[in-house]
Amino acid sequence: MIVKKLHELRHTPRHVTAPNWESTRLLLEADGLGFSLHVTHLYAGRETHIWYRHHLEAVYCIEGEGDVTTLSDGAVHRITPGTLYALDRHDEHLLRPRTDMVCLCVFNPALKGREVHDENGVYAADAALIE
Ligand code: 9YT
Repeated sequence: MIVKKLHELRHTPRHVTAPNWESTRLLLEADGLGFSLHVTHLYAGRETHIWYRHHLEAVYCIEGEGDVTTLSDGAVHRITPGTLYALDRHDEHLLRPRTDMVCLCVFNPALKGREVHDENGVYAADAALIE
């Protein structure tokens, strides 16, 4: 069985930072569950263009609020604590936190570890594997 504590991972390679967010990756491909599980902090007022071409993602909002706009139809979805959104169609979107947000994020297939968005909002399928 795997048991981890969020605070123990903060100063390890599983804590990944980017200009608009930081994410602690509790479970990764190397853990062998077939999905990855992250606690992500999103910074207020920072818009991120996201398009997970190689992954599906489910996001559950624990704290804070913001909007997700799907680019295919321009629909704006208000995200508040208790809201789940799932990118079941690799939906290209803009994520706009109105306040700092904390979200639980699940990726399938599992992230390998060091993924950050490229210029198209994509996570590479072949990122470096971390333990
Ligand atoms: C909601 C979202 O996808 N934010 C970007 C970071 C991502 N959750 C991650 O890599 O943990």
